[in-house]
Amino acid sequence: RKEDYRLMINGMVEKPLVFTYADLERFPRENHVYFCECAANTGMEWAGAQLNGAQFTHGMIHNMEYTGVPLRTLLEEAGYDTAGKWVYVEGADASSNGRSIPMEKALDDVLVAFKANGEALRKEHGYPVRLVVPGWEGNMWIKWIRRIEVMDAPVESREETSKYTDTLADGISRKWTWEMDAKSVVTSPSPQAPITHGKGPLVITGLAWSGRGAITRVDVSRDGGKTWETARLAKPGEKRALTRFYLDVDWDGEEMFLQSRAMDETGYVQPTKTQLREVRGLNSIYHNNCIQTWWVRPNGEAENVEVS
Ligand SMILES: Nc1nc2c(c(=O)[nH]1)N[C@H]1C(S)=C(S)[C@@H](COP(=O)(O)O)O[C@H]1N2
Ligand SMILES: [Mo]
Repeated sequence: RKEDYRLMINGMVEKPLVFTYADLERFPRENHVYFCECAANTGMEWAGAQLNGAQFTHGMIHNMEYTGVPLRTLLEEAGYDTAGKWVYVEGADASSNGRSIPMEKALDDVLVAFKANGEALRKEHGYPVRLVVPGWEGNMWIKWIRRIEVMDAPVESREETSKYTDTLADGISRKWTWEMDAKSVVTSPSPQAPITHGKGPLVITGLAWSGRGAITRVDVSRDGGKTWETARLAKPGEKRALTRFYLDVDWDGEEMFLQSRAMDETGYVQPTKTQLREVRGLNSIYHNNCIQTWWVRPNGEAENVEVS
């Protein structure tokens, strides 16, 4: 219950504090729309096409308008020590899902959020209070937060060592891969959204996002990446939020190998699976942002295939 809620902030601070929910409601708040993508999204697809539907290959993501207090505000209230370079945040569940966050990010755009889309958070999303870490992997978005500790070093918790690290071809794992790279997927047509009309006008649509900023352009290929057409963005891309794209075509009723390729404001271009494997090898699970292919047959049904 929110009446029983307590959030502690301690460690390298002038005065350790305990906030009630009512206390949090009295700090100036901000509203922002952000996506939250699990780093394991698309993780099953490293070795080859596996799951037949965008919900299964790309569904571990949400996009909401969060309302919350900047973490910076609470750190300042407690008088954080500037020698504290890390903030460790833990939840009230058995796992605690503790994660170490660099102080620079904590002071930048992280929110201690208590509303989504104007309502109280649903319990699955962390009611009453969760962390919002824009653009960074979903695992860092601690739900049911109970404690924030300012530290001089990272904790190296389970969630940032044995999990959410990427084992490279030589067996060495990269870690601190927090930012989610640009990614996109065609949602229709797709295995779960077949074409139910014949040839002629067809709306190809999908979603694109980047943890590094706004989406600036999305290209769509109907021939497995040989040729590309630039899609229309539903509205200008917003920083670290989902952007819908459309390509309105005249379908000749022939098979298509549908792909989408996102670009963000840093100039980053979503890679092919081959490009990603060249850098990361085959041992990875997390952070698979490669270009997805749907094989659309003349009868309108679509299947997950690999073109790389
Ligand atoms: N306390 C706590 N927070 C957590 C988790 C958890 O198990 N416990 N799971 C994390 C993971 S792995 C992800 S991807 C996101 C998912 O957030 P959502 O369910 O609101 O989409 O929450 C994160 N926050
Ligand atoms: Mo996750």
